[in-house]
Amino acid sequence: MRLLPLAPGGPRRGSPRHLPSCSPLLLLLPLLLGGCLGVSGAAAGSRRPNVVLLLTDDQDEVLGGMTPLKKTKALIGEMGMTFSSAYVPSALCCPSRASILTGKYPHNHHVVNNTLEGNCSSKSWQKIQEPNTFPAILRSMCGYQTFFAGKYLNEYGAPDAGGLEHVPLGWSYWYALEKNSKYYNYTLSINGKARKHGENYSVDYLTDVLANVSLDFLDYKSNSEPFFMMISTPAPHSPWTAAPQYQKTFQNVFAPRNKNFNIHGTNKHWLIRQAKTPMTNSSIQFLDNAFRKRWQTLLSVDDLVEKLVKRLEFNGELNNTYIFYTSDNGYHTGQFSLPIDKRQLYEFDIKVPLLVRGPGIKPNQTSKMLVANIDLGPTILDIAGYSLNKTQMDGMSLLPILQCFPDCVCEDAYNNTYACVRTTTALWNLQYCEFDDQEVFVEVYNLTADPEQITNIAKSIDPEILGKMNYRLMMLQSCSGPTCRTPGVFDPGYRFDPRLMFNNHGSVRTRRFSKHPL
Ligand SMILES: [Ca+2]
Repeated sequence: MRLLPLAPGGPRRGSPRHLPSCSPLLLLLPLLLGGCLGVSGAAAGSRRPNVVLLLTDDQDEVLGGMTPLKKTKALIGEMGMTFSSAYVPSALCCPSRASILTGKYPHNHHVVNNTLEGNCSSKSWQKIQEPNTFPAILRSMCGYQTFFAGKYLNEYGAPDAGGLEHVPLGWSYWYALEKNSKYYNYTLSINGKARKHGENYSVDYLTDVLANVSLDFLDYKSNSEPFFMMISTPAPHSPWTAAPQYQKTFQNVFAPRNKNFNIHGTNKHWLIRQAKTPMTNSSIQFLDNAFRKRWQTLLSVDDLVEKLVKRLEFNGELNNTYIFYTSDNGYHTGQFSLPIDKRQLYEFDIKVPLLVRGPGIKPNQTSKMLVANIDLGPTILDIAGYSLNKTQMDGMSLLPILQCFPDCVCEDAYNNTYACVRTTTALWNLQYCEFDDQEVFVEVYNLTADPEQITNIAKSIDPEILGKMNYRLMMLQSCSGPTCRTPGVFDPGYRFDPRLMFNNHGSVRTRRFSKHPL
């Protein structure tokens, strides 16, 4: 006899997240991951997939942040999966971006704010974290060409941290913005060399510049290696400078007057309680204007996405390319009488858009699964075939969720966490499983008579046996070390003795039950 707890996606780190169990990939992945398999020895035409990560700055999900991006929704969301519960562990630029790059929670990457002293692009960050970011692994271990364009970390380029000459480990092509988001009059580090831009729309508008250098990369990169692109736009971050052709749009759009708009936050932290309620008319006018301009700047992002997808298609790369679209944090405009900003613990600040398309992802899917930006790195490494066990990342791969096919029915991921006990003897091969959901659904199979697991015998099996298996499952779920090796799940003559939990009963197990693990 052997007890085998099966819990493919139990709660993690106090979070209610669960992995669905519907994909065969979930079980196969540990066998496939042993490094970047298939890269060095891949035959022509069987190259690892390419990956594009589009990252916006301060784009909310809750207050309609995706509304202006009609082309992006059509080209990415409707062609793949939209995550409706995607969060960031820190609703602030630098800690959030550090989480994306490292796959770690802030308490593990130690970037606590947007300053050098807070570890944002500091020497310590460069030494300890940058060599272990997922792009660095893609480059050094998986043979990917890696391309970065746009805002990196808020203190990037600071003289005290190597200036613009510093190019983080792992990037083959580096087009990074000095410091924080701007639309005009900024400096880029182009592979370590500074280039200043002015305020001529046709050559300087940053979102368009990022689009152009991205298209150039797609046209001139090597075709013998897979590629990873990270395109990090200034939009819709302040100062919300829209392209000239979009500065008259959304004139009738105002910040949403939702239930927490312009109300006083009671029983909340003092930072929230200090807000003046009601807000002044000038504050409301200001935040409405900010809301409108934010949407205007996103129209250029929508154009960027369209150009990128069309170029991938034209170059014959689209079918072998994953495209992720997300933001580093949300935003608020008037909620709890806070005029504009992010960094609070409320949904409007911590929830972000997350859209993904790519090989094996069916179109028009929505997942309610609770995911976080620390999962992006692990997912992309998984795509590249790199074993997550070799990293120190906190996140998990979403690839099994994304590729739940041929007929994915696991949108409600909360319904897919279960625990089982298994009994095998000469006469019995029983599997007993309970789902950790509102139904507390039970499935029992007699695999001796029904190896294909067609008939659930939970309602027909002897209630005494059912009770024993239920009890053993409970004991198993709280076991540790030796107590996990206690004999006996089902035996007609077996009576559970708690003392068995604390003594060595190996001889009993050897005599009465098979030791063969399942
Ligand atoms: Ca941000």
